[in-house]
Amino acid sequence: MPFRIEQIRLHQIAMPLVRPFETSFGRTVERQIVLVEVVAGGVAGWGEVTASEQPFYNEEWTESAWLILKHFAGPAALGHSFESAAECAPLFGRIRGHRMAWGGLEAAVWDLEARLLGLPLWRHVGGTRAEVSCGVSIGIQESVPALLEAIGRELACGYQRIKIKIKPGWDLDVVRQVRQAFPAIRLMADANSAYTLADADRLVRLDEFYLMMIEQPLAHDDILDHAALQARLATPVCLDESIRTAHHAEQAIRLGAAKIVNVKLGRVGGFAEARKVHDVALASGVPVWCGGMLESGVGRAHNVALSTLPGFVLPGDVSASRRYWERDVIAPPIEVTDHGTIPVSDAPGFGYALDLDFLRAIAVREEILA
Ligand code: OSB
Ligand code: MG
Repeated sequence: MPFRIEQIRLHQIAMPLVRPFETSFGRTVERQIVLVEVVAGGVAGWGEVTASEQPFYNEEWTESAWLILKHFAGPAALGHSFESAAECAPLFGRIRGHRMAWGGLEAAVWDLEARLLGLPLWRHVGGTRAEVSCGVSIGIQESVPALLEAIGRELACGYQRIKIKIKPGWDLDVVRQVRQAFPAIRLMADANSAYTLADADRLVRLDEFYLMMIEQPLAHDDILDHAALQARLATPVCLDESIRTAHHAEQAIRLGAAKIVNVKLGRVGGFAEARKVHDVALASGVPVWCGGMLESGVGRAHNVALSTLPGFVLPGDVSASRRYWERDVIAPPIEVTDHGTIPVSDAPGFGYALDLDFLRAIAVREEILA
């Protein structure tokens, strides 16, 4: 069904987290999120930009994303006549990097097309499962007892695997104590690039704790050092930051740098590239799972849709709205069953209603491109 984008609306919203989230690169207490609304024939599609507030996860941040959308990605898509949403990503081919910025727009176009077709987004992007498996990501805590308590709380909710964040000074000892307290859980650790190959001896000692994987231990843009590290580790290495395209996934897998891939919709620039990453991994027998970026309900619902693709065989960082937000921008909020799953919605598009009153109440700025 052909459609033409008549208007693009950028919304920046402020959302305080229920509790601070800390990683090796910093601490977040409030999200500044850009939502992208695309309009065709009176129907609106929505997407979320997953850039952080500072350029510490990757090079992007809220402000850079806003400018890329306003000056480059928005104008490239506005007025364009689409035969299919698959044409969207190539419109941004000249933009180097900034995939989270234009990926939010790309995802909105997929949502729009699904709504125009009257299809749930998960089916429209090729999903095959109606219920997705959920894990949680638990930030660095002020003490090990606090971490153990947080893990216990999440397990009691039914989550299927626990990811903890590590960094130098919060690693071996912490993982050892978590393993002692919870010997049988599915456990993994994410370093967000806090180590170098010089730390390999220390990282090898993690093997003792039979983690499901260690996520992005080395530099954010590295593949080769991860391959060298994987050669010494029994624990599978999973890449997050380093995989921005399907080409990177192909190279990382070929070189033995990743036995598992974290797919993030924003990081790779939307659904078309996320599916390509998924396809490359599936063809090589490499399991993937869906990562998270502390998304509002819009991005969260998109992550649920992505997680229904066949290669997403491991529980993702896709969890209930209430873990992050007192009130979410969608209704109902995303909820997780007592066995740690999210059943997908069969409503058209991403499957949840936007709470427009709330959106207005937390708006920081808005701009219409037309
Ligand atoms: O590396 O997976 C990451 C949050 C912000 C930035 C990077 C990461 C994360 C998470 C949170 O681990 C996952 C979530 O949204 O629940
Ligand atoms: Mg990560």
